[in-house]
Amino acid sequence: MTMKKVSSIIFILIILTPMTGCIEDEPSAQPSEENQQPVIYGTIHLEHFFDNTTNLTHDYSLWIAAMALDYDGVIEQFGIDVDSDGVIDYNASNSSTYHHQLITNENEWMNPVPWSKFNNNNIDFCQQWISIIAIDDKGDRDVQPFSIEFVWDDQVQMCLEPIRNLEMYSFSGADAPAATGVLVTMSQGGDANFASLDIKVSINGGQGANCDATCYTEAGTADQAWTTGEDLAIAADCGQDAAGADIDQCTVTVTVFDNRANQQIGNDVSVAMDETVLIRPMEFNFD
Ligand SMILES: [Ca+2]
Ligand SMILES: [Ca+2]
Repeated sequence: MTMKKVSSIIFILIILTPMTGCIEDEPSAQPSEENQQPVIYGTIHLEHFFDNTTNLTHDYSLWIAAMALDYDGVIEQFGIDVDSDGVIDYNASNSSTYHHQLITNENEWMNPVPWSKFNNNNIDFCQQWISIIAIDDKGDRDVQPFSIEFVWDDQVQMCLEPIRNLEMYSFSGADAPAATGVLVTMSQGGDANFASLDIKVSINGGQGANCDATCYTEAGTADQAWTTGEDLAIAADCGQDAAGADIDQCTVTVTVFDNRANQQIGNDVSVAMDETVLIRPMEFNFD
């Protein structure tokens, strides 16, 4: 290419750049001049839904915290596509305000497929795309896809429920005001049904024992789910010494496991428990 041609091209680029404003865009990526497409703000999340008319808890109900805006028109359709065909399967009732709303408490939305991690021939987990779709009055759309991973059960060769984000959980603990037990609070996390949890209680670092419904008591509504911020009263006993006398003080360690993923969720909680609280009530400590 001659120097003259190069300088001609540079000259044309300099002229064109301020005229178009987006000369680097591919033609197909140029926005329509007639219509601005909708914009979705928000996300999906999975939580249990407690139906107080039936007293039933629905695990893995599909929720959104989202809204959609159309700057030059109106949103005509707003909802969730669960099978990636671009067609909304569940309508969201409210698109105009950022809103936490239940999409469905049924399980029909779940349609995961087995999947392997990169470079691995084993099936490691299952996966499904869920999209929020907003369509405006001109038929233009915004689509925000989200990936949800599910537990793969190798024994029965099928996909199970969604995998919890184990890193999001954290727990804190305190000695309970009652003589024997501790309070453990889910300080961060997501609602978890007790059927999918194993709660282990260990005394002074000894072998842990499973804490079932006879051992824990929900603080809030007995909805069979441990909700974020809810403290659980967990019965524990320091045991007896060699002479058979009650031991009053011990360290209680509580660990919580997802029994489908076979993984601990959140941190260990160790609490210095004092069973002599009735004698020294001023030592109640809720911190
Ligand atoms: Ca528009
Ligand atoms: Ca669909």
